[in-house]
Amino acid sequence: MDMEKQLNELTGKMFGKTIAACTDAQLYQGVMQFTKALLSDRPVNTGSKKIYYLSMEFLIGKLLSNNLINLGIYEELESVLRKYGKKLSDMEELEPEPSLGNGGLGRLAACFLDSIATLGLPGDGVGLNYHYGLFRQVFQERLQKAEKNEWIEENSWLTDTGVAFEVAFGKGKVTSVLYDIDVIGYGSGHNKLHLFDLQSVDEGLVEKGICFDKKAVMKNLTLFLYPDDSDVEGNLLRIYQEYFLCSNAAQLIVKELKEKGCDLSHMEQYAAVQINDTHPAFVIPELIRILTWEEGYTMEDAVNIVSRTCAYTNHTILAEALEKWPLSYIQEAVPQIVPIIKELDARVAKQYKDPKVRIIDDEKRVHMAHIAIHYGYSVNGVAAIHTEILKNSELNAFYRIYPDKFNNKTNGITFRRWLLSCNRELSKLLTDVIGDGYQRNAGELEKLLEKKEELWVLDAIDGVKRKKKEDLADFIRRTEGISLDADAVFDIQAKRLHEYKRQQMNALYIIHKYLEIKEGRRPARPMAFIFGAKAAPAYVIAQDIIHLLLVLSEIVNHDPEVSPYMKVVMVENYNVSYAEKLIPACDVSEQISLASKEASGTGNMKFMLNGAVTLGTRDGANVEIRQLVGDDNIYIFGQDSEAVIAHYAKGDYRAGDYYENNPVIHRAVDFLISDKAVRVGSEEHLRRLHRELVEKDWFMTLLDLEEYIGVKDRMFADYEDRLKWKKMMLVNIARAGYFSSDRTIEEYNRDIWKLR
Ligand code: 26V
Repeated sequence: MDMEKQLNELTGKMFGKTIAACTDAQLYQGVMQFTKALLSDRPVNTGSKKIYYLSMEFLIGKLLSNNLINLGIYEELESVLRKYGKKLSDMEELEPEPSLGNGGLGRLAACFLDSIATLGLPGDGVGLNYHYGLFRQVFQERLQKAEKNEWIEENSWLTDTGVAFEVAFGKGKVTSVLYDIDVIGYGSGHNKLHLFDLQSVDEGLVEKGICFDKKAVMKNLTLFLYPDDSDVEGNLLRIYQEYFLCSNAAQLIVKELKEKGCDLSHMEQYAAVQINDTHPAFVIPELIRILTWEEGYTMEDAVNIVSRTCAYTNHTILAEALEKWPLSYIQEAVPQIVPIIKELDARVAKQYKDPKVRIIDDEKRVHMAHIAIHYGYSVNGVAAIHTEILKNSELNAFYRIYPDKFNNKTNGITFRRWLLSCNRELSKLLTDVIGDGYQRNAGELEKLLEKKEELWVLDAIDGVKRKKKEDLADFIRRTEGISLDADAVFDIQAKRLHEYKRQQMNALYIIHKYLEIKEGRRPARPMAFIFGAKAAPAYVIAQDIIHLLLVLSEIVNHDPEVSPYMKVVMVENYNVSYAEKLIPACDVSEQISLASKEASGTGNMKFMLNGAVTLGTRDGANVEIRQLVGDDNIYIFGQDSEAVIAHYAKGDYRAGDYYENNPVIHRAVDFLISDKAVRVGSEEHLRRLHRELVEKDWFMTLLDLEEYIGVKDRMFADYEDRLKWKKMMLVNIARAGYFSSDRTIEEYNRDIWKLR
């Protein structure tokens, strides 16, 4: 039966209406049901061994258009709807975005699921079904306020599986409910994202904004992602959440293996468990607990079985982000795994003298990473430089014990969402120029290099960019109330707000330019500085930086002498959907973290794939981008990771020296506490940020600022050589194939999972 007829029948059944008579909201429901039915017809990937990807975050984003593309019916459906004067894009706007992740780590997990399904590998994600996910960001008085993000509607992509487990806590038992979301591969392939929820969850606990009773764990466990962890209850709740995920995952794995008739002694032949950062590391003691207490294995055997099955990915070297839980908290939340953790620690103590590798330290804190490294068979970093830093400094004590466990898996992104879906114009152009082979084999993007001298190709790429900039300008005008000139250079920094990512350095450049323009030094072309970023609610300096960006936006955009030449936009509630609009429209991709701090970055890859040129430090995957495109097609500045690590080791960096000795830096930094800024903003916030920059500056903003200004100016000048810039765009697109998450997943499978 043809699609039009099917859809008409469905809307008839659901609403008693034809397609033509449906509202967009009804059609969205109809199209979703139609798609869900098609998804469930696809056979699930099978094989003797399955990968369970455990993660506290899966930042999947909206699913409608992605599913349609992966099913290969986007165009057909679009034209069916068009016949009735309906636009598929209007329906897409109506879909609520699930925000089940904070940023890169969660989005990576979502890209990986897409690639695992596409490659036909049997593999499911296991996570939590947060009712409100990450907060929705609103700006009030130029400050971030957090609101709850409702995304679960009566009809959603979630399917209730009827599967339920009991999870024991110190306070008593809870029952879980398992929901599944279909993960549809491109062309073929089908797996599941398993999201566990709490049967007794109570949405009524939520008060104003994202406040809720943190102590009512039996009712609040799956309300929010990453609760504020600045106090004891927040930390405890996080432990409850992590154990809830791990206990459910362990029970699911054991249940599935038993159903398949597998011998649990050889678990590693049937299952691999990838632990996404340390958050799901409790799965190790929990599996050991189940094998010993419930399945009758000896401790020795259970430890060995689990150690052959679990593998760990590290996503950060920031000390404050490496989880260390007080043993007393674990004792309170989940007393039953404490004896297992103590046993695991005792085994380490018996074998190794070095106190640095202990699981429980002198202060009775449990190092989650240490559990995963000792009792997993693989430890990987997420970009070449990151893995080297892990081996040579952060985890060196472990590397010396287990050199063979360490390996690198440079991150990747799914080209389905980050090219085919978010930039249909560019995909179409690429298909016209090099054929559609790149859609299955990302390496084929290199064919574009043969067209580097063909003017029509260069102009067409530039034409797509121009169109996407117009679309974004239009969207920003409607949503943020700021008008941008599509002729301006679009310079974008979109990522979580963190001092190490140095949005504040970008802000200081903007101040510097503002002051230059006030002096009459005007740029060749208008510049649009666009930011998207959420900050953890308890992270004070990050809130101050958001405040500064909003203050700058107010000052710059309303200054008639300056606004014709530059604009500043801090978009509200940056999320996956917003990223899909920003990335295709970007000319300059800001990747300016302090070298050694950004494990990989994945936004950098998305921007590159969409023809942006990177302005960045030698950090994370920027290093690999540089190798791929060559120095002529990227703008690199700043101290390298060795120099930065040496500064930390010697403790010899003094921000005050740079502030005192460099008049350009001095002037830009002092603008924060100028009358002009303080009149628009809050003196308390701006002074605190000023003090932080001059007296502390832990992430060495001022160290790299001078070089940043110089390189950025040179880059803007180069933009005026339009031919040169278009060639740079082409080279960036052509060389982005390496960053397909299909490549990353093939490597995980080849080296770690070994699925057959
Ligand atoms: C977590 C926290 C939590 C508490 C305070 C400060 C802080 C700072 C950073 C983090 C990040 C934790 C892990 C994470 O999200 N890592 C990101 O993983 C991405 C995927 O591998 C990678 O591209 C990013 O570079 C890395 O930051």
